Amino acid sequence: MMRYTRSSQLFAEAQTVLPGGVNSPVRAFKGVGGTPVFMERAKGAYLYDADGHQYLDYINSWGPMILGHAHPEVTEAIISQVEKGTSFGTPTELETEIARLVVENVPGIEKIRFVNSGTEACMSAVRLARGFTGRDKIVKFAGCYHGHADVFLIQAGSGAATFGVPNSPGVTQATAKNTILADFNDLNGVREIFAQYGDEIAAVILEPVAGNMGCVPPLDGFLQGLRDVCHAHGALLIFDEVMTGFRLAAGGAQQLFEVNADIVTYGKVIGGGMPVGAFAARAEIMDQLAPAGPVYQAGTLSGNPVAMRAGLTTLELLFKDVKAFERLEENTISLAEEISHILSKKGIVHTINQVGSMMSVFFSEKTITDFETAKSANNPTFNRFFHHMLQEGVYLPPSSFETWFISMAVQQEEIEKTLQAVEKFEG
Ligand code: HOZ
Repeated sequence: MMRYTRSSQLFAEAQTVLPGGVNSPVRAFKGVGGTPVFMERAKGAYLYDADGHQYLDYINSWGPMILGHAHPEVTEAIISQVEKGTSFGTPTELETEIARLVVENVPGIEKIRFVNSGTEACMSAVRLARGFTGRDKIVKFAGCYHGHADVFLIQAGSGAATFGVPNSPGVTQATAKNTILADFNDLNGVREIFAQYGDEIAAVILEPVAGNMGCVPPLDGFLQGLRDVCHAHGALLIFDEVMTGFRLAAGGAQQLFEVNADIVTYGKVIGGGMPVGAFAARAEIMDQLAPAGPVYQAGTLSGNPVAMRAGLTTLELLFKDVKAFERLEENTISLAEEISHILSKKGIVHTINQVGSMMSVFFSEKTITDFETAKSANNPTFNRFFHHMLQEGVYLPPSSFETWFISMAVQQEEIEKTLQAVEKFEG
């Protein structure tokens, strides 16, 4: 306990004025137990806490810090923008610049709207889909998390799963009745839903690689099958690429799996560490949005110049490094394979899912393909592993329903450090 003296004090103080001591539930370590570690600063692959410890970071702010923390060029871009003013509430040229960069690099999208978070992006995407189709119902998958808008808090993953509130109080029956639940990777289940409600469904929304029930890849043909069934019934397919966008490839999961969605949502990497979300689609759909069309959506700080500058610089750096995504994937594969090798040697039952620079270690003998199987790995071994790695200076997501995000700052030295820590794990 002495190790976290300052963090413990800060957490006690925080709880007097912040509900649960945090501003986002999963940070409170409720799922794994213990005291959340309060961070003071970060640089490259490392975080530094209030008690002076260093941690190798595999959360990377839950995805955004793909270049590593405090990247010099991103920092410089933010500072130079701050000097020009932090918010104008008017259009700026920067917004067009980043929009153009995204549209040029992502398949199938022609226009984009910037918002302030992934939650906002996904809830706006659903409103747009409903406005465009004139239908009310959406299909979502158990264990997928699309932010905390009412429409999504039905069997939601991420923090909602950790705290046992996948269906949150406060979401009305009236809202819940328009969200139809399906199982991730169960295409036949979705076909049955469409057979019953086909002409009432506005959209199917999913994380093309689920990241909020741990990392769960789509089975072969699942994404294409969803696209086909949506189109056969006049519904839109929404890819929530808040995690996968600009992480798995320049064109995200759409590019990696060669399946185009009708609407794509973004967050995390697109803001380079500042609060940014976005949603994008072909012009015919996006032009339904106010002021071009009747579907209302707005935001005082949307397209904020400092946030746009951070996002633009991050995307430019990623896109100009033609091997960036390849290197990220190679490092993550080697990390996953080596960890698996060590755990197997120790006889510790596990499954590792990995796609690009996203991965999760599940302490389960099952193949993890959906929320049910992911739940089988939410167990004391995960909690022991988390705390063991923390003691060893490796910061993992404090929940089995989350994904590790590997940054470009992780090199061979960091991988070695991680493996040495795993070697000491007793199970
Ligand atoms: N999985 C969550 C975001 N996609 C983690 C962040 C949070 O809830 O604070």
